[in-house]
Amino acid sequence: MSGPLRGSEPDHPSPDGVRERKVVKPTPPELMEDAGTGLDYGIRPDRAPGYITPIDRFFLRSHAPTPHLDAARWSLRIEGSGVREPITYTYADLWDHFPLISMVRTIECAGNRRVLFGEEYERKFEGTQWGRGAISTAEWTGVRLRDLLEPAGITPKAREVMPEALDEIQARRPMPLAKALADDTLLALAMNGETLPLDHGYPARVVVSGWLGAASIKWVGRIEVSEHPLHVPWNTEDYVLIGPDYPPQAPSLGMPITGIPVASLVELSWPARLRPVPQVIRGRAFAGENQVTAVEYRLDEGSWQEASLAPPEIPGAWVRWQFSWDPQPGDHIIRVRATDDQGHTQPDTVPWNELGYCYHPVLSHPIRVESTT
Ligand SMILES: Nc1nc2c(c(=O)[nH]1)N[C@H]1C(S)=C(S)[C@@H](COP(=O)(O)O)O[C@H]1N2
Ligand SMILES: [Mo]
Repeated sequence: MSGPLRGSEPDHPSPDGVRERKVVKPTPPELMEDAGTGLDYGIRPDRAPGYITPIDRFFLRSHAPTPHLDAARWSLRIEGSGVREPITYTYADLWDHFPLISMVRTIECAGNRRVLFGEEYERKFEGTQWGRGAISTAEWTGVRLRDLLEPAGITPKAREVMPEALDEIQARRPMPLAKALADDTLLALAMNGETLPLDHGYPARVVVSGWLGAASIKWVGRIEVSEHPLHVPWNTEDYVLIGPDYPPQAPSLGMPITGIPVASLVELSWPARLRPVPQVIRGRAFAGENQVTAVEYRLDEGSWQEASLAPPEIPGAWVRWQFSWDPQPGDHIIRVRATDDQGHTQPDTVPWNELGYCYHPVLSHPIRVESTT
């Protein structure tokens, strides 16, 4: 198990026989929602302070235990049929030889809201049992992928770029060359002004703006540039939409997911309990590569009304919204629907897909308002 890049392995049993945690950062229930795998923890929608998600509560989704990599011995190899001169960078090269870029971007897992998808269709999907917490926003600092690829000499026929991880599963997921060369595709070295935490990909992770979280490979050690389409588990059998509404794109079993569709989140627990006093209801909306332009809300069977959006409004990142409400005691439903700059509005329902991805319809948020007695 201990290759040259690995330090201590925290997932080995400790001397007293207790199996240690698979992730490093503390994940107390006051900060995070445990999705039950020991690897996956969501944000608590009712505990979202500020616009940026602090590292101590940024959602965590890993398929294998957090590897403990030593940056001093780590390197990044760029190779494949799509480059003329394979090249290797050290950790210091990344910090010292390239312009550092900072950008605020939201990452959302394609499986977010899977449990709610299952409730609508009265079935249980396999995969991580996510409620609404598999989404977070950080300020990422690092080097543009483009700046790292260009010195290797991208060939005229290059068409795909695939970051590959040093974790146990060698996670990898290709993207088209154009997405890899975009201004806001980054190899991140820092998060919210701090060195990238171990669990979030130290020493380096990709951030693919607006795409499903699985594209933002953590613990990157190699980037393949290819003149041919690349087929790996994460674009043939996982992270693809499989079902009658999604024609398979062989050899993929369905449609590989790219951009994340528009959706919204109410910053209340589910179901929520409120007091019968005037108050502000808050939330966030995210539209992947698109920008959220409007958020509407509907109380019980009332009409749709405009919520107000709060700055900042950053492309590729969520936007906060709010409205005022003076609720009467009893049971209520809050519905919220966001619209993006491409004219997509959250639908009332979305077709079923086998793995329960991209569930983004208008949700009926159950609210109980206490009586004042
Ligand atoms: N190497 C590696 N990268 C990975 C994963 C993983 O399991 N291994 N999970 C992916 C998935 S599915 C998501 S949603 C995001 C989650 O990023 P986070 O844990 O920093 O929130 O990382 C992606 N990158
Ligand atoms: Mo994910």
